[in-house]
Amino acid sequence: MNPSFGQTRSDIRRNHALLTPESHEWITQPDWPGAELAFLISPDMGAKFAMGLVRAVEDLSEIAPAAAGVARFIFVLGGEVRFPGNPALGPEGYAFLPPQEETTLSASKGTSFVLFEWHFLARGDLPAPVFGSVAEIEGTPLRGDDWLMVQKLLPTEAGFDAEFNIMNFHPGASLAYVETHFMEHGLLMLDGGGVYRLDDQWYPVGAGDAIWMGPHVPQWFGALGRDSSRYLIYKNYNRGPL
Ligand code: UGY
Ligand code: MN
Repeated sequence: MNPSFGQTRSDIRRNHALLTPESHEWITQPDWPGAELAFLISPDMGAKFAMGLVRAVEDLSEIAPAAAGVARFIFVLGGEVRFPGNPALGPEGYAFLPPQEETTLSASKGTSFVLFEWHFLARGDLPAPVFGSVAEIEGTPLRGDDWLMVQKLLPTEAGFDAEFNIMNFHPGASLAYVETHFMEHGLLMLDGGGVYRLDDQWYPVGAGDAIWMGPHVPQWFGALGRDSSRYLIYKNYNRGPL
C-alpha cells in the first residue's frame, strides 16, 4: 500500500489491531535518551500491556529500569543489547526483567529491539531475571503436530505471569482451530507470512507486522508460501480471568 496516497494495512478495531510498518510513528521519550520508539500496542486501545519497537539512533547508555511494579521483556531484532554482568544479547537474544529489577540497559547505535511492559501480578517471591537466546531453546510440537513447533522462551513455573513464545509454522501449517480465550496476545511476525483471522477479518500478514489480540477475539493463522513462518507472541499466563 502506498502511504503517500493515504493508504495503510494498519487496522485498529475494538478487540484487535494490525499494525504495519508504513504507519509506525517514531517518538522520543525522556527515559530513553538516544532512542526512538514506536509504541504499537498500549492500554489506550484496550490492551493490558504495552508493546513497541525501539531503535538506538545513538548509543544507549544505562537506560533506567521500568516503573515500579512493571515487568519488561526485550527481544533483540538487530545489533547488541547489554545488561551489566551478563553476556551481550545479539539478534534473537532476549531478557525478562521482573519489577524491582535494578539492572540498566545499554546498546550500540543501530540496535533495534521489541519492548513489552506490563503490570506484573506478583505471587510470592518475584522470579529472577531471565536472559536467553531463541537459538538455545528447543521446540516442541503444538498438540502433537510437528508441522507447528513452539519454543517457550520463559520458564512456565507459577511465579511467571506471562509467556513469550516463538511459533514456527512449516509452509502450509496452520493453527488447528479458531482459538478464543480470555488471554491477550501481542505478536510480531519475524519471518514468512500468511493469513491471520482476527474476529471476522482475514488479514494478509508478513514479517514486520504486529498484531494485538484482545480477550476472546477469535484467532487463527495459516502460513503461506514456500518458506517457514515464525512469530514472537506474548500471552498473559498463570493468571485467571478475575
Ligand atoms: O498460545 C496461544 O494462544 C497461541 N496458539 N495463539 C496464537 O498463536 N494466536
Ligand atoms: Mn492464542
